[in-house]
Amino acid sequence: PGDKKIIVVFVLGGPGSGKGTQCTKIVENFGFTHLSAGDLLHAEIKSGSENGTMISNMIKEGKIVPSEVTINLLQKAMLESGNDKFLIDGFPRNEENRAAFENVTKIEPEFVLFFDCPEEEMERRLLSRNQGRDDDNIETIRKRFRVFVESSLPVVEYYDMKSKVRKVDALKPIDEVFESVKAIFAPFHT
Ligand code: UP5
Ligand code: MG
Repeated sequence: PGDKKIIVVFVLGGPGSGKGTQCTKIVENFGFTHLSAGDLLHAEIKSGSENGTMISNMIKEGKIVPSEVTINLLQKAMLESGNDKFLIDGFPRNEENRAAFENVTKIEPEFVLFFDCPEEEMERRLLSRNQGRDDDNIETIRKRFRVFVESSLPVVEYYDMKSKVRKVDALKPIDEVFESVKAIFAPFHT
């Protein structure tokens, strides 16, 4: 006991590519615990933590919160879940995130699920999401796209070099995207 292998899948893709939507469906079918780094950061703001103001300001600017904050929240959520299979959604977002996670947790992802979607479609989805997210305005959306291309895509390229990327066409309707996702997760069927 205690030494069962922990399985981590990083779920990456641009803002509005459908990471959260597809993770919910993976959880229903494959017994993973879904941890959205962005949602954990939003919860940390709500909890009134001393980092809250800093996190809130960074999200409004589309900037990447310091690794140690995000990794602490992820590690805590992993422990509290009691599960051993995780979808880590929206993290790592830059090289520093990636290296710090590997150094701190000693966990390497099983694979990286990457949602490939054109920017104009992601923009359409975010502008019509209407869930009151304070980063879903056109100014912040443009900043998020820029950070994604400059900082997050290099992480996808890093894992692609290691043949760990499973790329999915995320432009299709939700159920069709999930058909592709299901094929990738078939080995994990419970
Ligand atoms: N939708 C989904 N799939 C669709 C489809 N196939 N066809 C048509 N519509 C589809 O989907 C977005 C919208 O599109 C929804 O309305 C959905 O119904 C529809 P969603 O599943 O929510 O997309 P997702 O990729 O999860 O978009 P999200 O906005 O969550 O992505 P981001 O990467 O921008 O946001 P995240 O929450 O990960 O991060 C937010 C901020 O937190 C970051 O900008 C950053 O400032 C900070 N952050 C960090 O600093 N560090 C981290 O590690 C993580 C976040
Ligand atoms: Mg999301």
